[in-house]
Amino acid sequence: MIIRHLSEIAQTEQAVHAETWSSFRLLTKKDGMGFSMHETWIHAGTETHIWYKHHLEAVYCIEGEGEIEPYGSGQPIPIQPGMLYALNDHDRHLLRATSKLRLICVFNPPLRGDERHGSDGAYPAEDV
Ligand code: 9YT
Repeated sequence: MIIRHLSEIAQTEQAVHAETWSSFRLLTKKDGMGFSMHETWIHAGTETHIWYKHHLEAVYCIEGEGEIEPYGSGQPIPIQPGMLYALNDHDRHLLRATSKLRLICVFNPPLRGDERHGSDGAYPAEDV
């Protein structure tokens, strides 16, 4: 059994800080679960372009307010605690945080743990 706490991740390379978000990768590829699980904080007042071409991601909001806009739709969908979205079609989107968002994110295939978004909003496929 794996037992882990967010506070243990904060000082490791599994804590990744980008311009608009911080991600704490609680479970990663090497844990052998077949998925990775992260707590992600999206900074208040930011917009992030995301397009996971090589991964599926499910996102569950536990704190904060924001919105997700499927790319090109012009129709934002509110995010609040209790809301889940699943990018089951590698959906390109814009993610906006009105206040700090705390999100639980699950990736299939799992991330290694140190990935950052490329300029296209994706993580690389080399380990997939
Ligand atoms: C919701 C989302 O995808 N945010 C970007 C970071 C990502 N969740 C991650 O790497 O944990």
